[in-house]
Amino acid sequence: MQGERVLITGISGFVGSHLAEFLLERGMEVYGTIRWRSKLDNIKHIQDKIGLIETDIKDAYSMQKTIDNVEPDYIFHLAAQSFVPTSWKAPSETVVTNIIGTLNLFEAIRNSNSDPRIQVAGSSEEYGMVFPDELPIKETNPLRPLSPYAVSKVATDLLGYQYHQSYGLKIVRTRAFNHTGPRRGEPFVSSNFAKQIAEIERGLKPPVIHVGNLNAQRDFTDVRDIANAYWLSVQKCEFGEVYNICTGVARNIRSVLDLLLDMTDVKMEVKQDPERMRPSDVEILLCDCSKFRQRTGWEPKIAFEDTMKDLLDYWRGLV
Ligand code: A2R
Repeated sequence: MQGERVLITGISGFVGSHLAEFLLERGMEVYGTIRWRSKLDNIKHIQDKIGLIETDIKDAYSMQKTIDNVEPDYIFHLAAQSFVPTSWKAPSETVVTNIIGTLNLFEAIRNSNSDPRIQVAGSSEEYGMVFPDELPIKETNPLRPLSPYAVSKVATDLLGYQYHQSYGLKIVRTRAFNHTGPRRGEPFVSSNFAKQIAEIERGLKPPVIHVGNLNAQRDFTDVRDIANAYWLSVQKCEFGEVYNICTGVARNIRSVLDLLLDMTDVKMEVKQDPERMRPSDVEILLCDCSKFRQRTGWEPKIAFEDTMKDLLDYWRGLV
Protein backbone atom coordinates (compact mmCIF):
# COMPACT_ATOMS: atom_id res chain seq x y z
CA MET A 1 0.00 0.00 0.00
CA GLN A 2 2.97 2.29 0.68
CA GLY A 3 3.22 5.09 -1.87
CA GLU A 4 -0.15 4.51 -3.54
CA ARG A 5 -1.54 7.72 -4.98
CA VAL A 6 -4.81 9.16 -3.86
CA LEU A 7 -6.66 12.11 -5.34
CA ILE A 8 -9.28 13.83 -3.20
CA THR A 9 -11.48 16.31 -5.05
CA GLY A 10 -12.53 19.02 -2.59
CA ILE A 11 -9.64 18.30 -0.19
CA SER A 12 -10.00 21.70 1.50
CA GLY A 13 -13.55 20.92 2.58
CA PHE A 14 -14.76 19.41 5.82
CA VAL A 15 -14.61 15.72 4.88
CA GLY A 16 -11.67 16.16 2.50
CA SER A 17 -9.42 17.49 5.26
CA HIS A 18 -10.22 14.61 7.63
CA LEU A 19 -9.86 12.03 4.88
CA ALA A 20 -6.48 13.50 3.89
CA GLU A 21 -5.26 13.17 7.50
CA PHE A 22 -6.57 9.61 7.68
CA LEU A 23 -4.82 8.57 4.44
CA LEU A 24 -1.53 10.28 5.33
CA GLU A 25 -1.48 8.30 8.58
CA ARG A 26 -1.70 5.15 6.43
CA GLY A 27 1.28 6.08 4.29
CA MET A 28 -0.61 7.12 1.17
CA GLU A 29 0.64 9.78 -1.24
CA VAL A 30 -2.16 12.34 -1.07
CA TYR A 31 -3.12 14.87 -3.75
CA GLY A 32 -6.13 17.11 -3.71
CA THR A 33 -7.95 19.65 -5.83
CA ILE A 34 -8.50 23.21 -4.69
CA ARG A 35 -9.76 26.35 -6.38
CA TRP A 36 -7.84 29.62 -6.55
CA ARG A 37 -10.19 31.05 -3.93
CA SER A 38 -10.44 28.00 -1.66
CA LYS A 39 -9.82 28.70 2.00
CA LEU A 40 -7.04 26.43 3.18
CA ASP A 41 -7.69 26.70 6.94
CA ASN A 42 -8.84 23.06 7.20
CA ILE A 43 -5.62 21.70 5.70
CA LYS A 44 -2.96 24.20 6.72
CA HIS A 45 -1.58 21.75 9.34
CA ILE A 46 -0.91 19.14 6.61
CA GLN A 47 -0.22 21.41 3.66
CA ASP A 48 3.46 20.45 3.39
CA LYS A 49 2.54 16.75 3.23
CA ILE A 50 -0.01 16.87 0.38
CA GLY A 51 0.04 17.90 -3.27
CA LEU A 52 -2.48 20.65 -4.05
CA ILE A 53 -3.65 21.13 -7.62
CA GLU A 54 -5.81 23.99 -8.81
CA THR A 55 -8.78 22.43 -10.56
CA ASP A 56 -12.30 23.68 -11.04
CA ILE A 57 -14.32 20.52 -11.59
CA LYS A 58 -16.66 22.47 -13.88
CA ASP A 59 -13.74 22.86 -16.27
CA ALA A 60 -13.25 19.63 -18.25
CA TYR A 61 -9.80 20.64 -19.45
CA SER A 62 -8.37 21.30 -15.99
CA MET A 63 -9.94 18.07 -14.69
CA GLN A 64 -8.26 16.11 -17.50
CA LYS A 65 -4.88 17.69 -16.78
CA THR A 66 -5.17 16.83 -13.10
CA ILE A 67 -6.03 13.18 -13.72
CA ASP A 68 -3.23 12.84 -16.29
CA ASN A 69 -0.67 14.42 -13.96
CA VAL A 70 -1.57 12.57 -10.78
CA GLU A 71 -2.42 9.15 -12.30
CA PRO A 72 -4.22 8.21 -9.09
CA ASP A 73 -4.81 4.68 -7.79
CA TYR A 74 -7.78 5.96 -5.78
CA ILE A 75 -10.10 8.91 -6.16
CA PHE A 76 -12.45 10.23 -3.52
CA HIS A 77 -14.87 12.54 -5.27
CA LEU A 78 -16.04 14.98 -2.62
CA ALA A 79 -15.96 18.32 -4.43
CA ALA A 80 -19.45 19.75 -4.60
CA GLN A 81 -21.72 22.62 -3.72
CA SER A 82 -22.58 20.74 -0.56
CA PHE A 83 -25.06 22.91 1.31
CA VAL A 84 -28.82 22.37 0.90
CA PRO A 85 -29.94 25.97 1.69
CA THR A 86 -27.45 27.39 -0.85
CA SER A 87 -29.00 25.11 -3.44
CA TRP A 88 -32.34 26.95 -3.08
CA LYS A 89 -30.57 30.28 -3.68
CA ALA A 90 -28.23 29.01 -6.41
CA PRO A 91 -29.89 25.97 -8.00
CA SER A 92 -28.16 26.31 -11.33
CA GLU A 93 -24.67 26.66 -9.80
CA THR A 94 -25.41 23.63 -7.60
CA VAL A 95 -26.60 21.47 -10.48
CA VAL A 96 -23.72 22.44 -12.76
CA THR A 97 -21.01 21.94 -10.14
CA ASN A 98 -22.34 18.67 -8.84
CA ILE A 99 -23.53 17.02 -12.04
CA ILE A 100 -21.30 18.45 -14.78
CA GLY A 101 -18.35 18.39 -12.35
CA THR A 102 -18.86 14.67 -11.80
CA LEU A 103 -19.29 14.06 -15.50
CA ASN A 104 -16.02 15.89 -16.17
CA LEU A 105 -14.25 13.68 -13.64
CA PHE A 106 -15.58 10.44 -15.14
CA GLU A 107 -14.80 11.55 -18.70
CA ALA A 108 -11.28 12.56 -17.66
CA ILE A 109 -10.70 9.08 -16.18
CA ARG A 110 -12.14 7.42 -19.26
CA ASN A 111 -9.75 9.40 -21.46
CA SER A 112 -6.70 8.68 -19.31
CA ASN A 113 -4.30 5.81 -18.77
CA SER A 114 -5.44 5.46 -15.15
CA ASP A 115 -7.89 2.90 -13.84
CA PRO A 116 -8.48 4.13 -10.30
CA ARG A 117 -10.97 2.93 -7.73
CA ILE A 118 -13.39 5.80 -7.24
CA GLN A 119 -15.66 6.68 -4.35
CA VAL A 120 -18.48 9.05 -5.27
CA ALA A 121 -20.03 10.96 -2.39
CA GLY A 122 -23.80 10.85 -2.65
CA SER A 123 -25.99 11.88 0.26
CA SER A 124 -28.89 10.81 2.45
CA GLU A 125 -30.66 13.85 1.03
CA GLU A 126 -31.26 11.77 -2.11
CA TYR A 127 -34.00 9.88 -0.27
CA GLY A 128 -35.81 13.12 0.47
CA MET A 129 -39.44 12.39 1.28
CA VAL A 130 -39.53 9.29 3.44
CA PHE A 131 -42.74 7.93 4.98
CA PRO A 132 -42.75 6.52 8.51
CA ASP A 133 -43.40 2.97 7.28
CA GLU A 134 -40.25 3.16 5.11
CA LEU A 135 -37.83 3.53 8.03
CA PRO A 136 -35.02 2.71 8.51
CA ILE A 137 -33.93 3.78 5.04
CA LYS A 138 -32.34 1.10 2.90
CA GLU A 139 -30.53 1.62 -0.39
CA THR A 140 -33.65 0.26 -2.13
CA ASN A 141 -35.92 3.04 -0.78
CA PRO A 142 -37.39 5.29 -3.49
CA LEU A 143 -35.45 8.49 -4.19
CA ARG A 144 -37.77 11.47 -3.74
CA PRO A 145 -35.35 14.42 -3.52
CA LEU A 146 -36.67 17.63 -1.96
CA SER A 147 -34.07 20.22 -2.91
CA PRO A 148 -31.94 21.16 -5.93
CA TYR A 149 -28.97 19.81 -3.97
CA ALA A 150 -30.68 16.46 -3.45
CA VAL A 151 -31.59 16.24 -7.14
CA SER A 152 -27.98 16.98 -8.08
CA LYS A 153 -26.78 14.19 -5.80
CA VAL A 154 -29.26 11.70 -7.30
CA ALA A 155 -27.82 12.53 -10.72
CA THR A 156 -24.23 12.24 -9.45
CA ASP A 157 -25.01 8.88 -7.92
CA LEU A 158 -26.71 7.56 -11.07
CA LEU A 159 -23.88 8.78 -13.27
CA GLY A 160 -21.64 6.63 -11.08
CA TYR A 161 -23.87 3.65 -11.80
CA GLN A 162 -23.99 4.38 -15.53
CA TYR A 163 -20.24 4.94 -15.95
CA HIS A 164 -19.59 1.66 -14.22
CA GLN A 165 -22.11 -0.20 -16.37
CA SER A 166 -21.17 1.48 -19.65
CA TYR A 167 -17.40 1.77 -19.31
CA GLY A 168 -16.40 -0.44 -16.38
CA LEU A 169 -15.15 2.44 -14.22
CA LYS A 170 -14.43 1.13 -10.72
CA ILE A 171 -16.96 3.31 -8.97
CA VAL A 172 -18.44 2.83 -5.50
CA ARG A 173 -21.38 5.09 -4.66
CA THR A 174 -21.84 6.09 -1.03
CA ARG A 175 -24.80 7.79 0.61
CA ALA A 176 -23.55 9.14 3.92
CA PHE A 177 -26.14 10.39 6.36
CA ASN A 178 -25.45 13.49 8.49
CA HIS A 179 -21.87 13.74 9.60
CA THR A 180 -20.29 16.25 11.88
CA GLY A 181 -17.22 16.99 13.99
CA PRO A 182 -14.42 19.57 14.18
CA ARG A 183 -14.22 21.85 11.09
CA ARG A 184 -17.86 21.32 10.14
CA GLY A 185 -18.96 24.45 8.26
CA GLU A 186 -20.91 26.86 10.41
CA PRO A 187 -24.17 26.70 8.40
CA PHE A 188 -24.63 23.04 9.40
CA VAL A 189 -26.90 22.66 12.39
CA SER A 190 -24.68 21.09 15.07
CA SER A 191 -21.75 23.30 14.12
CA ASN A 192 -23.95 26.37 14.07
CA PHE A 193 -25.17 25.68 17.61
CA ALA A 194 -21.62 25.01 18.83
CA LYS A 195 -20.34 28.23 17.27
CA GLN A 196 -23.15 30.28 18.81
CA ILE A 197 -22.41 28.78 22.24
CA ALA A 198 -18.69 29.51 21.90
CA GLU A 199 -19.44 33.11 20.88
CA ILE A 200 -21.84 33.60 23.78
CA GLU A 201 -19.28 32.15 26.22
CA ARG A 202 -16.77 34.71 24.94
CA GLY A 203 -19.31 37.52 25.39
CA LEU A 204 -19.32 38.18 21.64
CA LYS A 205 -23.10 38.05 21.39
CA PRO A 206 -26.14 38.18 23.71
CA PRO A 207 -27.06 34.87 25.42
CA VAL A 208 -29.68 33.86 22.81
CA ILE A 209 -29.29 30.84 20.53
CA HIS A 210 -31.17 31.09 17.25
CA VAL A 211 -32.50 27.77 15.95
CA GLY A 212 -34.58 26.32 13.10
CA ASN A 213 -36.64 23.12 13.15
CA LEU A 214 -35.75 21.34 16.39
CA ASN A 215 -38.13 18.44 15.77
CA ALA A 216 -36.32 17.05 12.74
CA GLN A 217 -34.52 13.78 13.47
CA ARG A 218 -31.17 12.94 11.93
CA ASP A 219 -28.73 10.03 12.00
CA PHE A 220 -25.32 11.51 12.90
CA THR A 221 -21.88 9.97 12.40
CA ASP A 222 -18.51 11.45 13.34
CA VAL A 223 -16.60 12.68 10.27
CA ARG A 224 -13.54 10.65 11.34
CA ASP A 225 -15.65 7.48 11.18
CA ILE A 226 -16.87 8.61 7.76
CA ALA A 227 -13.25 8.98 6.56
CA ASN A 228 -12.59 5.39 7.59
CA ALA A 229 -15.80 4.27 5.87
CA TYR A 230 -14.84 5.96 2.59
CA TRP A 231 -11.45 4.27 2.67
CA LEU A 232 -13.06 0.89 3.31
CA SER A 233 -15.56 1.50 0.52
CA VAL A 234 -12.85 1.56 -2.16
CA GLN A 235 -11.12 -1.45 -0.59
CA LYS A 236 -14.04 -3.76 -0.09
CA CYS A 237 -17.22 -2.67 -1.85
CA GLU A 238 -18.61 -3.95 -5.11
CA PHE A 239 -18.10 -1.57 -8.04
CA GLY A 240 -21.29 -0.02 -9.37
CA GLU A 241 -23.10 -0.64 -6.09
CA VAL A 242 -24.49 1.92 -3.65
CA TYR A 243 -24.02 1.88 0.13
CA ASN A 244 -25.64 3.84 2.95
CA ILE A 245 -23.22 4.98 5.65
CA CYS A 246 -24.62 5.94 9.03
CA THR A 247 -24.79 5.06 12.70
CA GLY A 248 -28.38 3.82 12.75
CA VAL A 249 -29.55 6.09 15.61
CA ALA A 250 -31.98 8.96 14.98
CA ARG A 251 -31.53 11.98 17.28
CA ASN A 252 -33.79 14.95 17.23
CA ILE A 253 -32.09 18.29 16.76
CA ARG A 254 -33.41 19.44 20.13
CA SER A 255 -31.39 16.69 21.86
CA VAL A 256 -28.26 17.77 19.96
CA LEU A 257 -28.81 21.31 21.23
CA ASP A 258 -29.45 20.07 24.78
CA LEU A 259 -26.25 18.03 24.74
CA LEU A 260 -24.21 21.06 23.70
CA LEU A 261 -25.96 23.28 26.25
CA ASP A 262 -25.02 20.75 28.95
CA MET A 263 -21.37 21.37 28.07
CA THR A 264 -21.47 25.06 28.95
CA ASP A 265 -21.90 26.91 32.25
CA VAL A 266 -23.47 29.96 30.64
CA LYS A 267 -27.30 30.26 30.71
CA MET A 268 -28.80 30.82 27.24
CA GLU A 269 -32.25 31.45 25.79
CA VAL A 270 -33.32 29.38 22.77
CA LYS A 271 -35.21 31.31 20.07
CA GLN A 272 -36.82 29.86 16.93
CA ASP A 273 -36.04 31.81 13.78
CA PRO A 274 -38.41 31.43 10.76
CA GLU A 275 -35.49 32.25 8.43
CA ARG A 276 -33.85 29.02 9.53
CA MET A 277 -36.75 26.82 8.40
CA ARG A 278 -36.36 25.15 4.98
CA PRO A 279 -39.03 25.45 2.23
CA SER A 280 -39.41 21.68 2.47
CA ASP A 281 -37.77 19.56 5.08
CA VAL A 282 -37.54 15.88 5.82
CA GLU A 283 -38.75 15.17 9.35
CA ILE A 284 -36.81 11.99 9.96
CA LEU A 285 -33.76 10.42 8.38
CA LEU A 286 -32.85 7.12 10.01
CA CYS A 287 -30.68 4.76 8.09
CA ASP A 288 -30.07 1.06 7.66
CA CYS A 289 -26.35 0.55 7.11
CA SER A 290 -26.32 -3.25 7.21
CA LYS A 291 -25.28 -3.63 3.56
CA PHE A 292 -22.11 -1.57 4.11
CA ARG A 293 -21.34 -3.07 7.51
CA GLN A 294 -21.65 -6.63 6.24
CA ARG A 295 -19.47 -5.92 3.24
CA THR A 296 -16.70 -4.02 5.06
CA GLY A 297 -16.94 -4.79 8.78
CA TRP A 298 -17.08 -1.03 9.46
CA GLU A 299 -18.33 0.15 12.86
CA PRO A 300 -18.53 3.78 13.96
CA LYS A 301 -16.09 4.17 16.87
CA ILE A 302 -16.55 7.71 18.15
CA ALA A 303 -19.36 8.37 20.66
CA PHE A 304 -21.70 11.22 19.71
CA GLU A 305 -20.95 13.01 23.00
CA ASP A 306 -17.23 13.06 22.09
CA THR A 307 -18.03 14.36 18.62
CA MET A 308 -20.03 17.24 20.11
CA LYS A 309 -17.34 18.01 22.68
CA ASP A 310 -14.64 18.11 19.97
CA LEU A 311 -16.86 20.30 17.82
CA LEU A 312 -17.52 22.76 20.65
CA ASP A 313 -13.81 22.82 21.55
CA TYR A 314 -13.01 23.48 17.90
CA TRP A 315 -15.22 26.57 17.93
CA ARG A 316 -13.93 27.65 21.36
CA GLY A 317 -10.46 27.64 19.83
CA LEU A 318 -11.58 29.68 16.81
CA VAL A 319 -13.86 32.47 18.08
O1 A2R B 1 -15.51 25.97 -2.19
P1 A2R B 1 -14.05 25.63 -2.09
O2 A2R B 1 -13.21 26.33 -3.08
O3 A2R B 1 -13.54 25.75 -0.69
O4 A2R B 1 -13.90 24.05 -2.46
C1 A2R B 1 -14.90 23.12 -2.15
C2 A2R B 1 -14.96 22.10 -3.27
N1 A2R B 1 -15.63 22.62 -4.47
C3 A2R B 1 -15.06 22.61 -5.68
N2 A2R B 1 -13.86 22.14 -6.09
C4 A2R B 1 -13.57 22.27 -7.40
N3 A2R B 1 -14.41 22.82 -8.31
C5 A2R B 1 -15.62 23.31 -7.92
N4 A2R B 1 -16.43 23.87 -8.83
C6 A2R B 1 -15.99 23.21 -6.56
N5 A2R B 1 -17.08 23.57 -5.84
C7 A2R B 1 -16.84 23.21 -4.57
O5 A2R B 1 -15.68 21.01 -2.71
C8 A2R B 1 -14.58 22.23 -0.98
O6 A2R B 1 -13.21 21.94 -0.92
C9 A2R B 1 -15.36 20.96 -1.30
C10 A2R B 1 -16.66 20.81 -0.55
O7 A2R B 1 -16.39 20.84 0.80
P2 A2R B 1 -17.55 21.02 1.88
O8 A2R B 1 -18.49 22.06 1.37
O9 A2R B 1 -16.90 21.24 3.19
O10 A2R B 1 -18.32 19.65 1.81
P3 A2R B 1 -18.13 18.35 2.72
O11 A2R B 1 -19.00 18.46 3.89
O12 A2R B 1 -16.70 18.08 2.92
O13 A2R B 1 -18.78 17.24 1.79
C11 A2R B 1 -18.03 16.35 0.98
C12 A2R B 1 -18.98 15.63 0.03
C13 A2R B 1 -19.81 16.57 -0.84
O14 A2R B 1 -19.90 15.97 -2.13
C14 A2R B 1 -21.16 16.58 -0.19
O15 A2R B 1 -22.18 16.89 -1.09
C15 A2R B 1 -21.25 15.17 0.35
O16 A2R B 1 -19.92 14.86 0.78
O17 A2R B 1 -22.13 15.08 1.43
